[in-house]
Amino acid sequence: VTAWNLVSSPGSGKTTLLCATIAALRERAPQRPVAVIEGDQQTTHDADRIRATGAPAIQVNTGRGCHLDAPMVAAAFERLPQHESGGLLFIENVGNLVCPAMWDLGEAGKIAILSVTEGEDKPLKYPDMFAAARLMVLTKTDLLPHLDFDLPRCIDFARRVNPAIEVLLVSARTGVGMDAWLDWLQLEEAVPCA
Ligand SMILES: Nc1nc2c(ncn2[C@@H]2O[C@H](COP(=O)(O)OP(=O)(O)OP(=O)(O)O)[C@@H](O)[C@H]2O)c(=O)[nH]1
Ligand SMILES: [Mg+2]
Repeated sequence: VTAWNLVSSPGSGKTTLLCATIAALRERAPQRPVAVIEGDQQTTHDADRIRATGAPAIQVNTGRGCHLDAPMVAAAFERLPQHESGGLLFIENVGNLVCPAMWDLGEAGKIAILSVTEGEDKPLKYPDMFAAARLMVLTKTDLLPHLDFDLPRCIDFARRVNPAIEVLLVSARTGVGMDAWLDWLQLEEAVPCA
C-alpha cells in the first residue's frame, strides 16, 4: 500500500481535494482500492465526507493532540475494511503547519497543501513543513483573480527551504490542475522515499 501524508494548516482544502481525487481516480483506475485515514482534534465530519464518495475512511480524533503518530495510523489501518495490497492510502493529518512535520507515519511522502488565501510567505514562516514535503500543492487557484497572492514569490520561498520541492497548482472547485495532480501521484509512487 502506498501512503501519502497530507499536511497543511486548517482549511487549506485537503478534504475537498481528496473527495475530488477519489472521484477522478474512479475514472482513471477503477480497480484500485483507495482509502483515507482522517485526523482531526474532534468530529467525524471529514471521514463522513470521504465515505459519501464511496471510499472507506477511518476518523482518528486526537483530542488535545496536534498531529497523528504512527501507532494511531497503524490502529486505524487495521480497521479499514479489506485494504488489499496495491492500494492507495491518503492520510489527512490534523490541520497544523508545525507539529505534523516532525512525525513519520510510514508514508511514501508528505504533501504540503497551501491554499492561495493563506499568503505566499508561509513556506518561510513554517519552513519545517515545506522542508519535509516532496510536493507543495497550491489549492483554491480559482480564487487567484480576487487575491494579491504572489505565486512566483511563494514558489521561490518554498524552494529556499527545500530546493527539491515540486509544485502543483490545483482548483478542486473547477478541476483545473487535477490531471497533473493525478499524474504526479502515479509517477511518484514508483520513486523510493528519500
Ligand atoms: N474556492 C475554492 N474553495 C475551496 C476549494 N477547495 C476547498 N475550498 C473551500 O475551503 C474550505 C475548507 O475546505 P476543506 O476541504 O474542509 O479544508 P481542510 O483542509 O480539509 O480543512 P481541515 O480538515 O478543517 O483542516 C471549504 O469551505 C471548501 O469549500 C477550491 O478549490 N476552491
Ligand atoms: Mg479536512
